[in-house]
Amino acid sequence: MLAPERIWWKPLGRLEKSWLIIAFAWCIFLTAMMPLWFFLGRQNVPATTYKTDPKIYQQTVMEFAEQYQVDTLNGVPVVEPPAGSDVYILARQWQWYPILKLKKGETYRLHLSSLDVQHGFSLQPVNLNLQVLPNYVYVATLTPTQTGEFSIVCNEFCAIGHHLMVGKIIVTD
Ligand SMILES: [Cu+2]
Repeated sequence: MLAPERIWWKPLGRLEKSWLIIAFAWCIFLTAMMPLWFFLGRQNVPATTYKTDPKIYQQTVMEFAEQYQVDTLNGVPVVEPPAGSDVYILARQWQWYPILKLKKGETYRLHLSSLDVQHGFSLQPVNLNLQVLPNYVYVATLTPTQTGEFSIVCNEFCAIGHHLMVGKIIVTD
């Protein structure tokens, strides 16, 4: 009868041991970084949320746009709200509405919601990313620190016209 040897494996070599220790330490480090970065990374946009109805939100944004419209760009109103006020953008297939004109150094409360499906608010080139959902409003506190034109692209696939969904925020002195 041939029984297997009692110790059939090879003991760990020095290299294998070292790599196991490195990999384990790296796992621990990355796991610890998740909660740590939440507090230290300043990655989280100061925000509040509230529930809404898409029809009501649309009404609010339309009134806001009408009240402060200063121009039109490619059929979309350019809106210049008072410094430091509540400002609104709505997402829908396939448009960001309206175009905002903000003042550098002023703090705004940016309200974001969708009229149809989920969209992704991605402000370029600063790379600020927020989820935009129907029935919910996301309010981000925002203080522009540089002047210029910033594009809003949709980074959540929202069907056939997704790639055409580009908006704009203009920041002036
Ligand atoms: Cu999209």
